[in-house]
Amino acid sequence: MYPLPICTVRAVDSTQLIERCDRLAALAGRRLAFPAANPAAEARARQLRDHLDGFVRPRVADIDAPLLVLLLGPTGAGKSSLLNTIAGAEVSKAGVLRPTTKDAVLYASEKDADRILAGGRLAAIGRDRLKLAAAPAGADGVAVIDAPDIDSVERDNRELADVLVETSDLCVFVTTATRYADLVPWEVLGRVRERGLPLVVILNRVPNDDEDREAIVADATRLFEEKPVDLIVIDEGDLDPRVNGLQRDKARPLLDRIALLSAEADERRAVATQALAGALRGLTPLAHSIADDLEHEAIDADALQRIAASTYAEELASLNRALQGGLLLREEVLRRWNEFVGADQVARFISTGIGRLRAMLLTVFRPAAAAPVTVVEAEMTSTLEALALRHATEAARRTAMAWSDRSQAAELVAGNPALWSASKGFGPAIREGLSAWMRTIVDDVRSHAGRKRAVAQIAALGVNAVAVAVMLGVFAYTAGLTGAEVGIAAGTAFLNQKLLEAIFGEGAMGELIANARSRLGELLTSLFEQERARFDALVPSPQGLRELAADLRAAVAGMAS
Ligand SMILES: Nc1nc2c(ncn2[C@@H]2O[C@H](COP(=O)(O)OP(=O)(O)OP(=O)(O)O)[C@@H](O)[C@H]2O)c(=O)[nH]1
Ligand SMILES: [Mg+2]
Repeated sequence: MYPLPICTVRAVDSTQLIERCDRLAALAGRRLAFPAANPAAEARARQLRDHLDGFVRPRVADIDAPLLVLLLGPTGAGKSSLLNTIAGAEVSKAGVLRPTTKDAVLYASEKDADRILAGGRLAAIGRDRLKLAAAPAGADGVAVIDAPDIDSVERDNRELADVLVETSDLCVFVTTATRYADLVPWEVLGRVRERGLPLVVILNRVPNDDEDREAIVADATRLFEEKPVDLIVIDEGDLDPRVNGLQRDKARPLLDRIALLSAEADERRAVATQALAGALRGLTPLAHSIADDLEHEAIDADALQRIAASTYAEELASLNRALQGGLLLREEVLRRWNEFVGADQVARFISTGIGRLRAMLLTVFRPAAAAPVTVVEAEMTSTLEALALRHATEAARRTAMAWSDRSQAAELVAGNPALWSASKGFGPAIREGLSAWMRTIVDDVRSHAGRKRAVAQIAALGVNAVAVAVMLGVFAYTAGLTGAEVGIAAGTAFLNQKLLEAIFGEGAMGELIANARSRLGELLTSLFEQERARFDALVPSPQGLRELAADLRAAVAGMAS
């Protein structure tokens, strides 16, 4: 085995580096607060956090802390057997059942174990998933971790191994003659390389036959070749039953290396420095990948919010069109209103001119009945409420339908049945909004009553009745209205308009109606916006995602790569 190259990190300003790592760790935490679009994106974010917390920050803070050597590899490759060999005793159960090792085993002297645990490097691992195996004091400086496998059906094992990859200084990858080209271990090795972790490969259980042995070693060397690695070959049957481990002689190059590291602080520092340099190099591409993830998620979030926005806008526009279509009152209610305003007389006086109508309102007008203000108002409110509810429900249904066609949103919609219709609060909110709206019309009429021209007429009819007339005008007032429209609704609208004209004059009437109409428009717009906000709230803010991506890129800008 070649000695590991001694490489020094460019003189780094450690205070600056610590600050930068703190900033990155905070950003990784912010990223993890957003739901990731897919498991790979989630894993990248966790990697960054675990890597910073478990390795970079503690290593920068203390380059002389004990080295962590990680035994990693597929199940049954002989990791635990190798640890027993290193320890010279059976400290980790090695066995025939797959997988055997369920929890990580930390083999370290008492002093080192205390220092490692106090330093927080293994904080991401639940204390219940970490077993301690005591090494003699002579082994100070180097701690070895036997990891659970990376490829069995036990998902938890893989997660634990992944966290350990982020925290170690040196990786001893244990594989076998039959497993060295397997896909999953290969992917894990990819991360080990990305992260710049010094690597030693143990090829175990190699056939004794010289020809086979040579062919396998050549093939494995070719596969690992992209980056030179230290390769240690151990034959099938090279076992040491006394410790339930591999034969000591065969593992000698690794044992010697560990002994040297344990004896020489400079050697340890060289490995730690190399691991740190690799780690810092790996931070930049990792941070950029996470920023890419965030930007993709922002595009998805934008698309979802756009679907909701355009659907709600369409339904609101179609509601507004329906409201302009004429009086939406039942015939019997229209009749009561006509009866009150004395439709017959009004109609008669219209033909003789608006001036006569004005005079008539003062002299002839004797209401035949009490103003049916409450009835008309209640009818108008319930009709409007039903109509608005229908469109709000349609907007919700259409948005939910469109979202469920998109993989990342389908789950959100599926888990939220209330999204398929208008919210529970919509009915009460619109009732309350409409009654406040009516009050503003009454206030408007009252302030007009203060003007000379309209005062007498308003007094004759009553403020509330005139306000109801204005409200009716909102739904049926058009500049081109003539008496020719058929039906009682059109007829009522026509009379109503003439009545208002007689009271206020054309200009003031138009202004009153336009104000009331625009306030109604604002009310409906804001209620629809609140409804749509239920959808918007389910996706992260695209702007927030983009800002975080930019912050991440800025945090690694100019960093060694
Ligand atoms: N016959 C034979 N058995 C071996 C050889 N090398 C390892 N084994 C056995 O293979 C089994 C696997 O060893 P372990 O050390 O438990 O493997 P591991 O990598 O720790 O596996 P997990 O803990 O499941 O991830 C043990 O029973 C070893 O005794 C060998 O060269 N020959
Ligand atoms: Mg094991």
